Amino acid sequence: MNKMRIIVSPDVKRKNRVPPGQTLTDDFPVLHYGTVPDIDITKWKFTINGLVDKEKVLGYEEFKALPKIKVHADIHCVTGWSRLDTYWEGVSTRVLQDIVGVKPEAKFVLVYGAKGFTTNLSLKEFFSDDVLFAMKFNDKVISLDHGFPVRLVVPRLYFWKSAKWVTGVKFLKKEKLGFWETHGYHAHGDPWKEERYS
Ligand SMILES: Nc1nc2c(c(=O)[nH]1)N[C@H]1C(S)=C(S)[C@@H](COP(=O)(O)O)O[C@H]1N2
Ligand SMILES: [Mo]
Repeated sequence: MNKMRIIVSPDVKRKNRVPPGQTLTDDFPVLHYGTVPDIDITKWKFTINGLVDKEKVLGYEEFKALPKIKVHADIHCVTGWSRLDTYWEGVSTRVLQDIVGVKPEAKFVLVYGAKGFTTNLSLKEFFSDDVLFAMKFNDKVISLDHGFPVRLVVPRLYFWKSAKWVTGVKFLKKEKLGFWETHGYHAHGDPWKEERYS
């Protein structure tokens, strides 16, 4: 039977779940820089490298076979909309630790999306128990618009950190800013502190 672990993001348990300056919506707007990539699932690869004991490249079937979790989260876009009660299913970031062995010097990650997209996170944020590489949204395979086949979901930070069309992760000693973070967005992005722009 299905013994998938369900994790409730701590922000879901707050009394007031709407961060300052945000407005609730039931929609799911599609936002990204550039155009939606073409995905050839037979050629798709997920690369884990940088400060690791053993680099690893996984194909779609291999990635799909990894153990899964389900996360109940609220999402907050820096442009001002929030959507409560979203459900994501996929691979916990913690599974990567088991696959490659992250070296103790590693303190940051850069997550890569299609077409050169990147976003930065500290290791602490990346390995929070509610962070996952999602393959399903609300029980359905994620649509191409929203990041098929794999998108990162970081429930406790603004949604730009949740990279769509993820192609891999690099573990780093020093923080390296990602795409939106080098284009004026905050390096960290906590919605409760309104860390919107830098
Ligand atoms: N690859 C990629 N992922 C991305 C972005 C992007 O430009 N490229 N934009 C981010 C931003 S700014 C937001 S708000 C969310 C939007 O996700 P959605 O289209 O599923 O709502 O994706 C994030 N992930
Ligand atoms: Mo955004």
